[in-house]
Amino acid sequence: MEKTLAIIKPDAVKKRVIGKIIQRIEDEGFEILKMKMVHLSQDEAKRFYYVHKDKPFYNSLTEFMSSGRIVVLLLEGEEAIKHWREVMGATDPAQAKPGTLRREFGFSIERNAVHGSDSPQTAEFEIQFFFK
Ligand code: IDP
Ligand code: MG
Repeated sequence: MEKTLAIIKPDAVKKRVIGKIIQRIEDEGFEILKMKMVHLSQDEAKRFYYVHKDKPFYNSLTEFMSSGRIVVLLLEGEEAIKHWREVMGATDPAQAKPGTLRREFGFSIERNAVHGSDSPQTAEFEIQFFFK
Protein backbone atom coordinates (compact mmCIF):
# COMPACT_ATOMS: atom_id res chain seq x y z
CA MET A 1 0.00 0.00 0.00
CA GLU A 2 1.14 3.48 -0.89
CA LYS A 3 0.04 6.97 0.13
CA THR A 4 -0.34 10.05 -2.04
CA LEU A 5 -1.56 13.60 -1.63
CA ALA A 6 -4.50 14.85 -3.68
CA ILE A 7 -5.81 18.40 -3.87
CA ILE A 8 -9.08 19.66 -5.27
CA LYS A 9 -7.93 23.07 -6.55
CA PRO A 10 -9.75 26.43 -6.17
CA ASP A 11 -11.26 26.28 -9.68
CA ALA A 12 -12.97 22.94 -8.95
CA VAL A 13 -14.18 24.14 -5.54
CA LYS A 14 -15.71 27.22 -7.20
CA LYS A 15 -17.34 25.00 -9.83
CA ARG A 16 -18.98 22.97 -7.03
CA VAL A 17 -17.60 19.64 -8.16
CA ILE A 18 -15.97 18.62 -4.86
CA GLY A 19 -18.58 15.89 -4.43
CA LYS A 20 -18.11 14.47 -7.92
CA ILE A 21 -14.33 14.34 -7.50
CA ILE A 22 -14.55 12.65 -4.09
CA GLN A 23 -17.07 10.16 -5.51
CA ARG A 24 -14.56 9.31 -8.23
CA ILE A 25 -11.81 8.87 -5.63
CA GLU A 26 -13.99 6.38 -3.75
CA ASP A 27 -15.15 4.62 -6.93
CA GLU A 28 -11.50 4.12 -7.89
CA GLY A 29 -10.98 2.24 -4.62
CA PHE A 30 -8.77 4.72 -2.79
CA GLU A 31 -9.03 4.88 0.98
CA ILE A 32 -9.38 8.48 2.17
CA LEU A 33 -7.24 8.56 5.33
CA LYS A 34 -7.40 12.32 5.99
CA MET A 35 -9.18 15.26 4.42
CA LYS A 36 -9.47 18.99 5.10
CA MET A 37 -10.47 22.27 3.49
CA VAL A 38 -7.96 25.11 3.71
CA HIS A 39 -7.26 28.49 2.14
CA LEU A 40 -3.52 28.85 1.54
CA SER A 41 -1.69 32.16 1.61
CA GLN A 42 0.46 32.81 -1.44
CA ASP A 43 3.55 32.28 0.72
CA GLU A 44 2.28 28.84 1.72
CA ALA A 45 1.48 28.00 -1.91
CA LYS A 46 5.01 29.08 -2.83
CA ARG A 47 6.46 26.74 -0.21
CA PHE A 48 4.28 23.89 -1.45
CA TYR A 49 5.33 24.43 -5.09
CA TYR A 50 8.96 25.31 -4.30
CA VAL A 51 10.21 22.76 -6.89
CA HIS A 52 8.70 25.04 -9.53
CA LYS A 53 10.31 28.24 -8.21
CA ASP A 54 12.26 28.83 -11.43
CA LYS A 55 9.34 28.16 -13.77
CA PRO A 56 7.74 31.10 -15.60
CA PHE A 57 4.33 30.12 -14.21
CA TYR A 58 5.41 30.02 -10.52
CA ASN A 59 3.88 33.36 -9.56
CA SER A 60 0.65 32.87 -11.44
CA LEU A 61 0.28 29.28 -10.18
CA THR A 62 0.75 30.23 -6.54
CA GLU A 63 -1.59 33.19 -6.92
CA PHE A 64 -4.22 30.83 -8.33
CA MET A 65 -3.65 28.20 -5.63
CA SER A 66 -4.17 30.86 -2.95
CA SER A 67 -7.18 32.43 -4.66
CA GLY A 68 -9.74 30.33 -2.79
CA ARG A 69 -10.35 27.28 -0.66
CA ILE A 70 -8.91 23.90 -1.59
CA VAL A 71 -9.68 20.38 -0.38
CA VAL A 72 -6.64 18.34 0.58
CA LEU A 73 -6.86 14.55 0.82
CA LEU A 74 -4.45 11.88 1.99
CA LEU A 75 -5.17 8.84 -0.17
CA GLU A 76 -4.02 5.26 0.23
CA GLY A 77 -4.11 2.41 -2.22
CA GLU A 78 -2.03 0.04 -4.35
CA GLU A 79 0.38 2.17 -6.41
CA ALA A 80 -1.66 5.14 -5.25
CA ILE A 81 0.71 7.75 -6.74
CA LYS A 82 0.54 6.32 -10.26
CA HIS A 83 -3.13 5.39 -9.98
CA TRP A 84 -4.18 8.89 -8.87
CA ARG A 85 -2.13 10.54 -11.63
CA GLU A 86 -3.86 8.29 -14.18
CA VAL A 87 -7.27 9.32 -12.85
CA MET A 88 -6.25 13.02 -13.00
CA GLY A 89 -4.93 12.88 -16.56
CA ALA A 90 -2.34 15.07 -18.27
CA THR A 91 -1.46 18.49 -16.82
CA ASP A 92 -3.12 20.25 -19.76
CA PRO A 93 -6.84 19.37 -19.80
CA ALA A 94 -6.82 19.68 -23.60
CA GLN A 95 -4.26 16.84 -23.75
CA ALA A 96 -5.86 14.74 -21.01
CA LYS A 97 -7.65 11.54 -22.03
CA PRO A 98 -11.44 11.41 -22.00
CA GLY A 99 -12.70 10.14 -18.66
CA THR A 100 -9.92 11.78 -16.66
CA LEU A 101 -10.75 14.43 -14.07
CA ARG A 102 -8.70 17.13 -15.74
CA ARG A 103 -10.38 16.50 -19.08
CA GLU A 104 -13.79 16.63 -17.38
CA PHE A 105 -13.30 19.50 -14.94
CA GLY A 106 -10.10 21.35 -15.91
CA PHE A 107 -10.24 24.76 -17.52
CA SER A 108 -6.62 25.40 -18.60
CA ILE A 109 -3.09 24.07 -18.11
CA GLU A 110 -2.98 26.15 -14.89
CA ARG A 111 -6.57 25.78 -13.68
CA ASN A 112 -6.66 22.04 -14.00
CA ALA A 113 -8.93 21.04 -11.09
CA VAL A 114 -6.73 18.58 -9.22
CA HIS A 115 -3.22 17.94 -7.93
CA GLY A 116 -1.39 14.68 -7.24
CA SER A 117 2.07 13.85 -5.92
CA ASP A 118 4.43 12.64 -8.65
CA SER A 119 6.89 10.42 -6.73
CA PRO A 120 7.34 8.82 -3.29
CA GLN A 121 9.68 11.67 -2.33
CA THR A 122 7.23 14.43 -3.24
CA ALA A 123 4.37 12.48 -1.66
CA GLU A 124 6.32 12.36 1.61
CA PHE A 125 7.00 16.14 1.48
CA GLU A 126 3.44 17.03 0.47
CA ILE A 127 1.77 14.81 3.09
CA GLN A 128 4.03 16.31 5.78
CA PHE A 129 3.24 19.79 4.50
CA PHE A 130 -0.48 19.42 5.09
CA PHE A 131 -0.81 16.66 7.68
CA LYS A 132 2.22 16.72 9.94
P1 IDP B 1 1.28 18.26 -12.56
O1 IDP B 1 0.30 19.00 -11.68
O2 IDP B 1 0.59 17.53 -13.68
O3 IDP B 1 2.24 17.41 -11.79
P2 IDP B 1 3.47 20.17 -12.87
O4 IDP B 1 4.36 20.25 -14.05
O5 IDP B 1 4.02 19.61 -11.61
O6 IDP B 1 2.14 19.39 -13.33
O7 IDP B 1 2.93 21.65 -12.59
C1 IDP B 1 2.29 21.96 -11.38
C2 IDP B 1 1.08 22.82 -11.69
O8 IDP B 1 1.51 24.04 -12.27
C3 IDP B 1 0.10 22.23 -12.73
O9 IDP B 1 -0.82 21.31 -12.18
C4 IDP B 1 -0.58 23.48 -13.23
O10 IDP B 1 -1.57 23.96 -12.31
C5 IDP B 1 0.58 24.47 -13.25
N1 IDP B 1 1.26 24.50 -14.56
C6 IDP B 1 2.04 23.53 -15.10
N2 IDP B 1 2.52 23.88 -16.31
C7 IDP B 1 2.01 25.13 -16.54
C8 IDP B 1 2.15 26.06 -17.64
O11 IDP B 1 2.82 25.80 -18.64
N3 IDP B 1 1.47 27.23 -17.50
C9 IDP B 1 0.71 27.55 -16.41
N4 IDP B 1 0.58 26.71 -15.36
C10 IDP B 1 1.21 25.52 -15.43
MG1 MG C 1 3.69 17.98 -10.35
